[in-house]
Amino acid sequence: MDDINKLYTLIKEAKHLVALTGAGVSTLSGIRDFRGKNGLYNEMDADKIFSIEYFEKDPSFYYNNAGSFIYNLDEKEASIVHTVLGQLERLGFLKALITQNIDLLHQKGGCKNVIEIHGSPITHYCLRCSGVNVSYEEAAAVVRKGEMPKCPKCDRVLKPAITFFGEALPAQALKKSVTESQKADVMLVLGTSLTVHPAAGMPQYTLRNSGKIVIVNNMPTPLDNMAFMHFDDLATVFEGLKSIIGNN
Ligand code: CNA
Repeated sequence: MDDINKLYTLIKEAKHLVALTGAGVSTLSGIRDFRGKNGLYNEMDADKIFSIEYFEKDPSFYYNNAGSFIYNLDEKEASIVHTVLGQLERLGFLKALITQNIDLLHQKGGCKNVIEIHGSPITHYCLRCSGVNVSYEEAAAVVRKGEMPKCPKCDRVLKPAITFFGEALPAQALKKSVTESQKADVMLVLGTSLTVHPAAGMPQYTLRNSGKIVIVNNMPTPLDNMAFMHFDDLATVFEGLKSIIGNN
């Protein structure tokens, strides 16, 4: 608990605290990560499911395989990591949260300043017709019937506003992520293997400006030797923080 107290002091005294989160923070909500111990890569080709090149050729591969991951998100609950991060924001400690996740759980956990650097499935749009936006709920209802959401104008299959491999990141989110990472004097790097760039490069902006990074991850990351503090288990760290903060 000494280390958690030290971490809480670092959080409390930070001038500009930023968090970067990855799929690991949602494993506690029952959503599998990609490269962790029980990751989806062990049994499916996630690169292909989320490939723009492949989607353009055959969108059914995405809809058939992502169904159980993306289109049952409304059943998933925020975990202790999401809710304590929401609390840290409410208390004025956490200034921005950059997430690689596409599961909308940080918002469920109460965070308002969420930068979704890989987009999200909150809308589905047509790759051909501009101005077509179908909500997550509408798209999910179609997918749950075993069909694919289609453009009301041209009938082409709609794509979720998730950034697929091979696509550019949302420009505004990327710009904001870089600015926040540069401003951060402390960055919490949580549940990410730090392998998908440019998101994985955000802690480097903090380090370059003499900021500190704290890594919580149960597998090695390329920045472990640069971390001011390192913890393995997200649940232990966030339950510890919760016991210090209480219900404030
Ligand atoms: P990743 O590469 O799967 O890494 C996750 C990391 O978290 C792994 O190193 C795990 O070992 C670690 N981890 C898992 N659970 C815990 C735990 N309880 N305590 C400590 N560490 C843990 O995922 P990244 O986010 O780094 O990779 C970026 C990809 C994954 C993004 O493009 C995401 O969109 C994509 N993704 C997102 C979700 C989601 O939205 N929930 C799920 C799966 C993949």
